[in-house]
Order: sequence, then structure tokens, then C-alpha cells
Amino acid sequence: ASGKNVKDMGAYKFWQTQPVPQFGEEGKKLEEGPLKIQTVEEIDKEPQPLVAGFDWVTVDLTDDGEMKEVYELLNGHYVEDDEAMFRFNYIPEVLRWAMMAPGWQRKYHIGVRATESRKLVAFISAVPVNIRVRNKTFTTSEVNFLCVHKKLRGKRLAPVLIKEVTRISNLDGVWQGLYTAGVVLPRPVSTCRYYHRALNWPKLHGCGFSPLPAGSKPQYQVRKYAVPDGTATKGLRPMRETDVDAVVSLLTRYLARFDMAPEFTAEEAKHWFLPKKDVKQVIWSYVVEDNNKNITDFFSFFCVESSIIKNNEVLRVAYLFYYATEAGLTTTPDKPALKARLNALIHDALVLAKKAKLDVFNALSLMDNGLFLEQQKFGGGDGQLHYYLFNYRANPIAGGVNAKNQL
Ligand code: NHW
Repeated sequence: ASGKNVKDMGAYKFWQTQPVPQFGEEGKKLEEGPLKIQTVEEIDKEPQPLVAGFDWVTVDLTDDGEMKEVYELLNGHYVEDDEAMFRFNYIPEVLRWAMMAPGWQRKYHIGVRATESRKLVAFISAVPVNIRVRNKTFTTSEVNFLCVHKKLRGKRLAPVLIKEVTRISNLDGVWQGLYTAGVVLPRPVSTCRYYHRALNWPKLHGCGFSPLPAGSKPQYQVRKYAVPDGTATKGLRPMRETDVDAVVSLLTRYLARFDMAPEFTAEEAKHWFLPKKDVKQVIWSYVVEDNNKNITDFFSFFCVESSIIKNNEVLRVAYLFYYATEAGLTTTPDKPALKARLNALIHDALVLAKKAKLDVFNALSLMDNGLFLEQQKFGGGDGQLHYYLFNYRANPIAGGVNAKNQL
């Protein structure tokens, strides 16, 4: 991801005006909570005017034509790696899953069109998410897919889009935001590192994603990353709609172990974890059912493609999503048992992802991932993911760093 990596607040002309924790106050233990309190009456009823030649629109993602416009904007202009070798390719099925989650409203699919050509040139979106930070739970707008056409970069359009999604949220009585980015902004609540586990090493090598380590040979790498044909965990099966309540219960108890986590309703769990009848599958979720028909374990991963810019092919990338296991919930947490169980589950996740023809499996240094990343042959990547809260001061959440140190 591009952007500056400086921690000088003066450099952040826009962000220094926003209710976010600023650099320079780290280290002190602060009282957690909103930074700025306002009422709906104080919020502008109209958006800020755009420069001449551009109009605000809301995008109708239920319309295939408008969905295609968002897809094409992102496909050509969304996030790239530092060397511009790969760019996210969020297909409509993924965009629908991500932006039409329970509670979605069309007014949060905010676009900018060129007045004359009607071309969509910028976009930002949000969905409501209930998030718990330590012992407080609040509603946030989770902002994603901020994108400005490459020809309009550097013209301060991003701050205008961010202010617009803030205004729309505020008019709905939502005062907090949640977002992640590869760039450093004031000020991350947590920072994670990306880890990658090759599934299709020859393809990853061919496109420049995985170098051949010095002294190794391609066939050694292929052997290193080979996975068995079948899964090994007894009772493992795809999650079904009838599992939703059991999964929510298990996941809620498991996520209570962490300082920051979303809270899932049954409706949200259904949306986020159960595959839709789409042309292309986006989400894979599995449970382990024991002899007494109890759900003891759960894991999920989703796929987002990346375009390989040089040859227009795509990499099919799996991202580890939520997981939970009873092995992490014993009153005296037994680390060896948790470690063994997670390794077994993630090993099976790799088998299933390979079967689904995914090329690489990504995970972050968060939750309990430090217990399996090394053993499952994940390697640390260049990318970092910073987590941000808008209008909420929180002491840093160490999850990412701890997980990394456990390796
Ligand atoms: S992160 C992915 C963001 N998108 C991309 O990287 C796509 C490729 N890049 C672009 O399209 C996931 C443009 O470069 C963008 C910036 C649009 C990024 N987040 O218009 P200007 C998300 O979608 C600041 C926040 O001239 P530009 C999450 C930058 O620091 N701010 O730049 C999005 C500078 O401010 P400063 C970012 O290159 C969360 C200003 O933008 C940013 O033409 C949004 C420059 O603007 C980023 N990723 O366009 C926040 N990248 O203070 C939501 C740059 O330094 C907040 N900037 O002068 C919560 C709101 C909801 C609250 C509810 C109560």
C-alpha cells in the first residue's frame, strides 16, 4: 500500500482535524471512549459541495449495471502492493457480501460521478458493525472500498468522501467508525502483519509472489507446501444453516478472550459465514460436530482474487476469517491443547482451500494465530494491516504484536 510512513502530526493536514487519537500521546494510559460528542441536530443536512464537474450519487448495488461500475472502478484503481505487481480484484459476489451485510443501506454506497460523462470516478462505503473494545460495545460504521480514480489522485477528494460517510453515519446516530488500511494514519489501535502460506507454489513463483529461496529447488518448494487430499479432524463438515446459533454461541465465548472483537447476531453470522448460491463461492465455513451433536469447533475463510498486473491473470487468495474452538475455553486455558487443536483445524483449512483451487492462504498476526503460523508453514509477508477506530480513544491492543512474538 502506498502512502507516507511518517509520524509527524503536522504532515497529516486532514487527519489532524479529525476526532482520532493523534501521534504523540502513545504510552500514557488513557481513559477509553468517544473523543467528540455531538447531536444529530448539529450535523449538516446536505453534503459538502464537490468541485465543479463532479456530482454526488448513491450507487444502487442491486442493479447489475451499477455493481459493474463499482467493480470496474475498484478493479482498475483499488489497492496495489508497493511494487504494483498485484491489485485486488473484488468480484461482484464479494462486493455484495461485503457491502450488503445485515443493516446495509443504499445511502452508504457513496459515489462521485463526472457531471458530463456520468463516469463513476470515486467511491466509499460503510456497513454497521457492533464492536466490543474491552468491556464497552458500540455501533460503528465499518468503512471500506475508499477509492479515487488514478487520474484524480492528490486532489484532496479522499477527505471529502470520508467526511461524507461520516455525515451520513452521524445523521443515523452512529458516531464511531472502524476501518483498516495498509498505510499509517493517526493512530492505529492495533497493527498486524500478513502471513502467507503457499498452496500452489509454482503459480506463486511464476507471478513473482514467492521467490525461490537461496539453495532450494522448485521441486523442494512444491514438496514443502504439499497438503494431503483429505481432512483429518473427526466430525468436520461444512457449516449448515441449522448450526448458526451454536456457532454464534461458540464464537462469542471464544472472542471474549480478545480485547477487540465484533459481536455477531444470528442474522449476521448467517450472512458472513454461510455461502450464498452465487456463481463463485466467496466464503467457506466448517464446524466439528461431536458424538453428542455438539458443535465444538468452527473455522472459516474467504476468497478475494488479486489481479496479476503484468499478465492479467488472477491469484485466488484465501483469507483466514473467524474461528473458535472449545479447546480455548477451558477455565484454566491449556495452551498445549489449544495449540494442538488449532494446528489440526488450520491444517484441514489448508486442505479444503487447496481443494477449492485457492493459490495461497493468508492470515494475520492476530487472535491465536501465533500458535499455528510457523507450524503450518506460513511465512511473514511485507504487508502490515493497521486497525483504526474513528472518534474513539482506546489504549493500544497488543494482539498483533503478541501473536508475532509467540512465533
Ligand atoms: S484502505 C484502502 C484505501 N484505498 C486505496 O488504497 C485504493 C487506492 N488508492 C486510492 O484510491 C480500506 C487513493 O489513493 C485514496 C486516497 C482514495 C486512498 N484511509 O484525496 P487525497 C478503506 O477503504 C489520506 C484514510 O489527496 P488520494 C478504509 C491521506 O493521509 N485516509 O489522496 C478507508 C491524506 O490525508 P492527510 C487516507 O491519494 C477508511 C488524504 O487522504 C487513506 O487522491 C477511510 C489525501 O487525500 C486511507 N486508506 O486518495 C477513513 N489514504 O491528513 C474512514 C490516504 O495525510 C474514517 N488517506 O493530509 C471513518 C469514517 C466513518 C465515521 C463514522 C462516525
